Amino acid sequence: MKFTQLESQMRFYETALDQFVPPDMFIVARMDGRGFTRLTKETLDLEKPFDVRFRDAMAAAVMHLMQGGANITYGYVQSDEISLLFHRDDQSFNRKHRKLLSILAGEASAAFTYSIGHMGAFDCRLCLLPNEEKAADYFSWRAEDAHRNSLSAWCYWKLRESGKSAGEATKGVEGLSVGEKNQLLFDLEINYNDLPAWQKRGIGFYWNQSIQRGFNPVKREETPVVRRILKQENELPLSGYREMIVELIRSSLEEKKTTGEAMKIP
Ligand SMILES: Nc1nc2c(ncn2[C@@H]2O[C@H](COP(=O)(O)OP(=O)(O)OP(=O)(O)O)[C@@H](O)[C@H]2O)c(=O)[nH]1
Ligand SMILES: [Mg+2]
Repeated sequence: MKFTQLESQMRFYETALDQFVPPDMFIVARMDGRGFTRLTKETLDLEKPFDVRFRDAMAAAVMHLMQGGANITYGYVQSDEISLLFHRDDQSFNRKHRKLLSILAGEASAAFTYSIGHMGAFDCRLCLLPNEEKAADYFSWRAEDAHRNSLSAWCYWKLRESGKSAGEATKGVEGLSVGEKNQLLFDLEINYNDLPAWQKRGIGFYWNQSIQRGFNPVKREETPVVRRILKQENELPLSGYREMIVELIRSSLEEKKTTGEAMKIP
């Protein structure tokens, strides 16, 4: 069989499962650390329930992903997960599903590993959302999940600290209402409201515009240029968070063209 014939046959098999994200859909990619319970509790022995070194490694991974060439409007981290909202018209990897999944998981794993100095791997899934309202709902959902998990994690670890076994602490938190969990913490001398916002609501990443001095080499004169600066927000608002996301999306859609060169398929 000729090579060209063999190649076209094999390409058929190779691409049989290829799928593309349709235009006009918002893509949210969510990466989640694989087996991070063991990594955080046994291998790295991190501060419980929250650890600044771990937080910073997750933040480093998001920043790496957001500066990788795709036009990403918003990044979000809570616990061991990262969510990235792509600009609706972003064309990275020609919106090929398998490319997005594999590259994002690979890049997140590499950046996290590099930052924390120990191997950590991420899976990746895509959520396809039909409009900005649903995209904002997605982030409200993850923030609410962050809040619930954070409250329970604080209760669990304070009970452990007070001498309860793993089983007793789990039972002690199970079935409690939000109010009861707050009371439990209060009795153990923690006011949940006073804890840092990043532990309760996660961390957001978005682009701010700043006008800086540039130089026009043709006219040989100074000229103002608009630069995008990646901002890390550790104090996400409790009320108005969903509106903040809608606003970020709307202003991203108003940008004349997608800034940042789309990642190229090698
Ligand atoms: N000590 C500590 N643990 C953390 C921190 N952030 C996340 N974790 C832990 O990371 C784990 C994340 O949970 P999951 O993603 O549900 O569990 P997993 O073990 O990663 O399992 P898979 O995602 O299914 O592979 C939980 O056990 C959290 O307690 C942190 O700042 N400090
Ligand atoms: Mg995980």
